[in-house]
Amino acid sequence: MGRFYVTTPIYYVNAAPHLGHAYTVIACDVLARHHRQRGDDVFFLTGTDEHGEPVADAAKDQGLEPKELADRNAERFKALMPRLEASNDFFIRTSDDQHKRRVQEVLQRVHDNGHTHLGMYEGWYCPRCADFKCDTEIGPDNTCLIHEIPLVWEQEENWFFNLSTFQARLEQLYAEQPDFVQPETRRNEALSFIKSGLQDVSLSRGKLTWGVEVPWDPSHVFYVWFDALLNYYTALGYARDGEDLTDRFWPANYHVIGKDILKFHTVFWPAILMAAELPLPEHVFVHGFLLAGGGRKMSKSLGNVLDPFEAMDTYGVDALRYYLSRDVQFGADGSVTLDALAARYDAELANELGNLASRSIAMLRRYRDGRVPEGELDLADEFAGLAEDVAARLDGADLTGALDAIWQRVRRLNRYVEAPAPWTISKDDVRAADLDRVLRTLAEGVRTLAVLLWPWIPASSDKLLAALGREDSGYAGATFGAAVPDAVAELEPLFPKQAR
Ligand code: ME8
Repeated sequence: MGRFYVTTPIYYVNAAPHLGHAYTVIACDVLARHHRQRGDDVFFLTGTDEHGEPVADAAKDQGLEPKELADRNAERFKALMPRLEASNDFFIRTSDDQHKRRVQEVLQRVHDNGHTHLGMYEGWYCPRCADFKCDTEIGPDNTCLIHEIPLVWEQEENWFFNLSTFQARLEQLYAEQPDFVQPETRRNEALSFIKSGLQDVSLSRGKLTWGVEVPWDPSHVFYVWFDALLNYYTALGYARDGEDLTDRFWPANYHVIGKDILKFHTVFWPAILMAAELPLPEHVFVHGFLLAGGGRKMSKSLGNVLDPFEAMDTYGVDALRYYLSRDVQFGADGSVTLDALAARYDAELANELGNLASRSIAMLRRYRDGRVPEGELDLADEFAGLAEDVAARLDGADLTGALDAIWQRVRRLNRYVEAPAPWTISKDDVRAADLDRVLRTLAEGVRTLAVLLWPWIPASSDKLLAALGREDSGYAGATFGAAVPDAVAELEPLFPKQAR
């Protein structure tokens, strides 16, 4: 048993949550639930990023104070979590006083350790990314490659973080910890950014007031990215009343992020932690973009967003959670549409898993009065090593591979239930022992799958486990043969056809 600390990015409150945000939350929730199954001490953090220009500008556009907009939209992100069945242990808001105090404490240490200087900043700036762009990050006519909006030429006196002095230590980190950034393509991208030569970066903004005050120069607020990144650390200090969880959970095992914020998490973040003399996270996992039809990024500013609430209203939360892990290789970009979700729902959740569960339970009730017969199990070889394989894949954040390994057994059980045709056997008393074995294998196979699938489809797995009289979803039960059900009860269809 170990401990597992996993984080999502904290989301800007300049607009409402969309599917991209839900995606990272669901991925982290799968990992958090899996580790809880294994009995690990788990902390799962998500929250909102409330300071800086993206939020201040959006508030101004709507005639609101930044805090009013933040309060309004933070509630919407908070409300998204239970809708997604996310099991986050805390929801941080960077406008929390305790967060701000701890940001000041850590960055004061960075300053006291001599890693800052006052300088003049000049450069192209994207107000949506809150990011100064280097030459390779500037699109045609000085536009932002991510948001496709014009960049602004900014010039002001800032406090700088001496990032350039960390170049060698960062290169050493990447050499010593080859899986610090995953997948490997993203690691290579980050490393080549580092090797291309690091420049010092702005640590404060003088023009902005919506942010955390710089303690040694109160006319400035911290550049929002440093305030935001520190959430992963500050939250542990006050997530539990009267308790400091820092020693228990820091450093994080996994920061899961989208590829849009790679530079901040794989370069700035480890460097600022080094400067503050704090331990570094074990892994940053960088996933791809969910793309809308036509292959463009789905984002608030491009206005082509697939609504997670609509998807959940129609197909249920488990279907959304399943679909996103299944259809988009975790780590790569992938298109997502409601039509593709519907197709997976019908073909896989309803027909393959739902039918398998319903048929197995119906046969046990019809032929054996709901009692699971004693005897031998088939298919032990087919399930051998599966629980270990899934755990190993999830240790590397391979959500899609782990789910696929499980799904191959869903299909194997379907072929099994087709092959000896239990309803034919049942007519032949001589073969009653064969039927016993088939029914027992189905009961145990379906139970094993329900435990393994629990991180992805917790509500459906819980229903299924309840019908099998084995409610424990702990990982000891992920091994085939570990907890053969005694008796089964009626099961409502897990994924009804009439969902729409
Ligand atoms: O960047 N596909 O916040 P943000 C997949 N506040 N994931 C997507 C996505 C898409 N189309 N769109 C968004 C910020 N995401 C900062 C982060 S962290 C210290 C501060 C997800 O509201 C993905 O995780 O713009 C991405 O990295 C994040 O939302 C950006 O959210």
